[in-house]
Amino acid sequence: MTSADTKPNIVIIYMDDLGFGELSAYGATELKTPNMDALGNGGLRFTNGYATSATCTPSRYALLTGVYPWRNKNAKILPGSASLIIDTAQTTLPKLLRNEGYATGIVGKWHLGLGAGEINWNETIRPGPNEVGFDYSNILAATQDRVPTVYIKNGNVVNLDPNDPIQVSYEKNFEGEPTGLDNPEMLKMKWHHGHNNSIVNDIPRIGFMKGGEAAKWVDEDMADYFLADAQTYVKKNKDRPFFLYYALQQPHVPRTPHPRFVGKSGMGPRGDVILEADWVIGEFIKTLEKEGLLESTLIVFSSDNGPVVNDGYYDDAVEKLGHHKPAGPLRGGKYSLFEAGTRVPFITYWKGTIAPGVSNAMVSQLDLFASLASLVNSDATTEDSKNLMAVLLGKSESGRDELVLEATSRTAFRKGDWAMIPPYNGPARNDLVDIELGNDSVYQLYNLQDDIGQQNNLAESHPEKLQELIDSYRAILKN
Ligand code: NG6
Ligand code: CA
Repeated sequence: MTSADTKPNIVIIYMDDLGFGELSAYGATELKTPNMDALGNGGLRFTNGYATSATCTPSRYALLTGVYPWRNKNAKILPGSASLIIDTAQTTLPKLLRNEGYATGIVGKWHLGLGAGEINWNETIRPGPNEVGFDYSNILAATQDRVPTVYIKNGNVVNLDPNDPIQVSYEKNFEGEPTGLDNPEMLKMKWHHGHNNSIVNDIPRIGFMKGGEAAKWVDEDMADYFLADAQTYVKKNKDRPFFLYYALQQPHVPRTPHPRFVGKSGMGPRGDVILEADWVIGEFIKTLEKEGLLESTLIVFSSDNGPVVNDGYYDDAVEKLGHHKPAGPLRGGKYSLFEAGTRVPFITYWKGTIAPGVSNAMVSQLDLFASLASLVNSDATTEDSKNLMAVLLGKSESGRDELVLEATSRTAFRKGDWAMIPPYNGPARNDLVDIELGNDSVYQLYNLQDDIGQQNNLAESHPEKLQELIDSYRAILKN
């Protein structure tokens, strides 16, 4: 075999807050996502594919390290000023691939912290993606709704004017700077909860920022900006195996479709940015095709956590949702221990190598570490990540038997067809985002085979099954 056969390019297309029911290929009827569907229908569509967590940072941590995020107490939603939470000595997915001769790049959302201690945004910021295995990075530090609202390329803020230095604080405002709270008249998008600090491009954000005018991104151009960069990356690295982690920002808030997509979904900005992302993905795939790389590239498509409709701005997402069900038949959503928190679209696509189909095997993004390691003949492993490469290629249906699920520092457990949620204090529902969180004073046990919507708690009627799950769950947590 040539090295192209043994070492395919690897692209992870990672969505932000895209739900299980969002794609036509996963049953959506109200939104048309032809390019994502082309991956889903031309590749292997997993019906039991999981993000490791119901929020962003922990899922991304697990994706890149192959380690359960609840083992790292810092793996929780981070402010834009947080320190890097991946140990630079740790083996990561990009590092192991680089060791096997891959060019490694990240384009898009990072949200794993930068630097160690207070960050000076006006100098090269280290450590960051480049210190944990990426030889190229062009990122947004945290989220689209968090400051600093600038792109950072290989550690340097893009377009930074040294005469207009950037300052960032998550504690207090800089004197004289407008905020969403004090200056509602300046806003083109109003905040619903949180999101009332610094105003950038007439949108109020989380955190305070001063300076860096020339470096601030234009939200509506973000999709095109990252697409162009991802395409350039492919063209530059087409002659060697490459790994590209392409982390899109949609449909996370603030939802700011380019004018080309405004009104296209009939669902307001949330639907429009999903269509925008779908277009972007189509263009990206065309580039792979034009460069003759589609048959030598494994594409993994997924999302970092489940869906949320109102995540803190008045953007018509609730009002215009209509019959669309972002979570499909699943209960809960982002932040939730119910299935919709972590069960997400999960597709592997490799033209000519992966036969189109559907797999019901249980797989987690946590397993990409060990699986991709095995694909490139690396011996990197972790205790948590399972080598499911045969499953991801459609050659086997034996996926995981067990998986710990995480949501805002709480954990639940899936084993076989069963899901167990231990008792937790706290509200049953987050009313601000209108999502059931999974908290209850009693154990919950669901048979997902018969009851995918988690309506019938069988904990009392199936005490032995419950005990079996509790025992297996505890055994993993103890390790
Ligand atoms: C929450 C934000 C939410 C979103 C989330 C992170 C508030 C009230 N809510 O704290 O809008 O930014 O953090 O999302 O501030 S994630 O997908 O990156 O995990
Ligand atoms: Ca997310």
